[in-house]
Amino acid sequence: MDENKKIIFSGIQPSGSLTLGNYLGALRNFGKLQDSYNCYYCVVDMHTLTVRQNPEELRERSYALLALYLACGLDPDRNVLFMQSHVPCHAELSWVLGCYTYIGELSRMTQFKDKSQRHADNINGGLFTYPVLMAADILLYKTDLVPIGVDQKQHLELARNIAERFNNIYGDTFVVPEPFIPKHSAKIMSLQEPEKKMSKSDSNANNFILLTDPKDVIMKKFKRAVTDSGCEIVYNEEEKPGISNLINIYASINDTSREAVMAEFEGKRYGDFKMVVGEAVCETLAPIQEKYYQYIADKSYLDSIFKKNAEIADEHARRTLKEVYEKVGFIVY
Ligand code: ATP
Ligand code: LTN
Repeated sequence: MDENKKIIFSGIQPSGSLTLGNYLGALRNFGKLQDSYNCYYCVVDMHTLTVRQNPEELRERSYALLALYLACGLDPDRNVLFMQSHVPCHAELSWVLGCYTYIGELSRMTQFKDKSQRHADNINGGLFTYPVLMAADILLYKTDLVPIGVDQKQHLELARNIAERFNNIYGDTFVVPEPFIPKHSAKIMSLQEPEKKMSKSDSNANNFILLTDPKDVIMKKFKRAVTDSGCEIVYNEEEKPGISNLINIYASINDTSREAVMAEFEGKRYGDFKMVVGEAVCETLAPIQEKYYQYIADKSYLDSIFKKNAEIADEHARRTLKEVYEKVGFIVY
C-alpha cells in the first residue's frame, strides 16, 4: 500500500450473475482506478442475506464474483479483493453505527421501499439496516472515494451523514467519502422495459445482458430490445428511453460522448444500430468471459486470494474499529 495514495472502497453483492449494468456502472471503473488509488474491492456476501439465498448457490456466486473481478482486470497483488464475512469488523462497526442512525433516515431509503414491495413476505430487520452495514464497509477503511452506480447514491449520502455525525460528537475519526459515478453508465436500463434499471434479480432474462451470456444470446437480446416510436437515433430520456439507453451503452463502451454516437449513426436505422451495439458489447465481453472460465475452474487459487486479503483488510479495519471503540468508551486492550 502506498501511503500517499487515496483510498477506494466498493462492493458488489453475490446475489446473482452480474449484468452489463453492474459492469458499466461499477466494475469497469474499478479497473480504471486501480493505478491511482489504494483499492479495496469487496464481495459483500453479508448484504445478500437480506433476501433469502440458497446456501450452495451463494457460495458458488461468491467465487464467481471474485473470478469476475480478476477477469475484468483487477490485479490481486495491487487491490485488496476480499470477502465481507471474512472480516468481522464490518458487522462490529455496523452495530455501533446503527446507534448513530435514525429510523427516520432508514425509512427514507428508496431501495428499502422497493425491496420491501418486491419481497413483501420477508421484510426483515437486515433489509432495513442494510445501509448501516454499507456505511461500516466504507468507513472502516477511511475511504476517500466510492465507485458506484447512481442507485447507490442515497446510501452513500447516508454514510456521509453518519460519518459527520460521529465526527461531530467524538472528534475527527472517519473520512467523509465522495461518490464516483460514471457519466454515461450511471444507470443502464432494462432492454425490454427501459424505464426501469437493468437488474440481475429481474425475472425476465430478456431485460438484462449477463456478463457470461454467450454471443448468440447477447445478439438476440439486443435484437429484441425495445426501441421507441420514430426512427432517428437521438438522445431523449423521456421520449426515447430505449434508444437513449442503447446510446449510453455504446458511448460508455467506446469511451465517447452521446453526441459522437448520434453523429456516427445519423440517418441509420434502429435495427442496424442495435446490431452494432450488440457487437460492441460482445467484443468487450469475449476476453472477460475467456478469463472468467479459467479463474472459476481454479477454486484453490481463488481461496488463496480470499485468505491472503482477509488478513490485509482485517489489519486496516481493526485499527479503525479500535479507535471507534476507544472513542465511544469501551475498554480496549
Ligand atoms: P439487485 O438487482 O439484486 O438489487 P444490483 O445489481 O442492483 O442487484 P449490486 O450487485 O450490489 O446491486 O450492484 C453493484 C454495483 O453495480 C453498484 O455500484 C450498483 O450501483 C451498480 N449497478 C447495478 N445495476 C446497475 C445499472 N443498471 N446501471 C449502472 N450501475 C448499476
Ligand atoms: N449496496 C450496494 C453494495 C454495497 C456497496 C458497499 C457498494 C455494499 N457495501 C460499499 C459500495 C460500497 C448495492 O446494493 N449495490
